[in-house]
Amino acid sequence: MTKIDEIGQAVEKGKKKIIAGLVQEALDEGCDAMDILNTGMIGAMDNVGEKFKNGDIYVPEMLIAAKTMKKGVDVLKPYLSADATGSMGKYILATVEGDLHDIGKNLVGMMIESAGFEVIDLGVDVKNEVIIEAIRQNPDVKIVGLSALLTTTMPALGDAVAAIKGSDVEKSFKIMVGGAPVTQAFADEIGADAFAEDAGSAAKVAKEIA
Ligand code: B1M
Repeated sequence: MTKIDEIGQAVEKGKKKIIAGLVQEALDEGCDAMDILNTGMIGAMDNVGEKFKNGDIYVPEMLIAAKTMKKGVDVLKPYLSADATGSMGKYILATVEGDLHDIGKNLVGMMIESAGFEVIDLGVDVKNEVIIEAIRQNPDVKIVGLSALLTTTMPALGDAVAAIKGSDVEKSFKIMVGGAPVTQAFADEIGADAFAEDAGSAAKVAKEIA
């Protein structure tokens, strides 16, 4: 078994105590940080999601796997975030109201930060008024990024875009949306300015539209 397989298994089984050591060992052995993230950890979370869907595991196991992944990502962070200068401007980031998933959002935040943006992370389950107030407090914001992981919170994504666009804040920023169930077609339908499939493309798209 490769070190990356071991990392994947540790995430899947929620081995919180050993994950940091395993990730550090993999880095020391020369494994690529993106490979550890994509193949090892995100692959493992997909397996966790599949097992949950099939009724083989329940919410607590899913939560422990998520906590394990976060500990692993903490070790990877310095290897993934290169240019935290903030020189590209401000990027407000939030998971929409009703949605508690934040691993993907946090990865997007890390990659956006590496692309040179100053990330203002409002967290999860964020009400539209809070997002609008953050924009009001940061009138020079370049991009507002909204994440949703559930098909049931996709409407909240649409509501958030509509609320922001219908508000009285100065519209000198772009709105980017993403999350596993979100597609370019959905982003177009709700009037978002941009869509990104994953954290890497979020950083690329952000640089293009800022
Ligand atoms: Co949740 N959950 N969950 N869960 N959970 C999913 C999403 C699910 C697909 C599992 C499944 O059934 N197969 C399913 C949704 C099904 C659907 O919507 N049709 C599901 C469900 C049903 C639920 C609950 C309803 C379960 C319940 O209570 N009965 C509940 C809802 C809670 C709520 O939000 N109100 C729930 C709860 C949870 C936990 C709290 C236990 C935990 C989250 C912990 C946390 O985030 N701190 C959890 C987890 C861990 C998952 C899975 C297993 C993993 C999610 C994850 O972190 N993936 C997930 C299954 C899966 O994804 N395969 C599942 C790794 C992450 C890196 O990927 O978030 O997709 P992702 O982010 C990617 C891209 O989507 C993109 O870039 C990221 C990095 O490349 N991206 C953006 C994300 N945001 C972006 C924003 C952008 C651009 C790109 O621009 C701004």
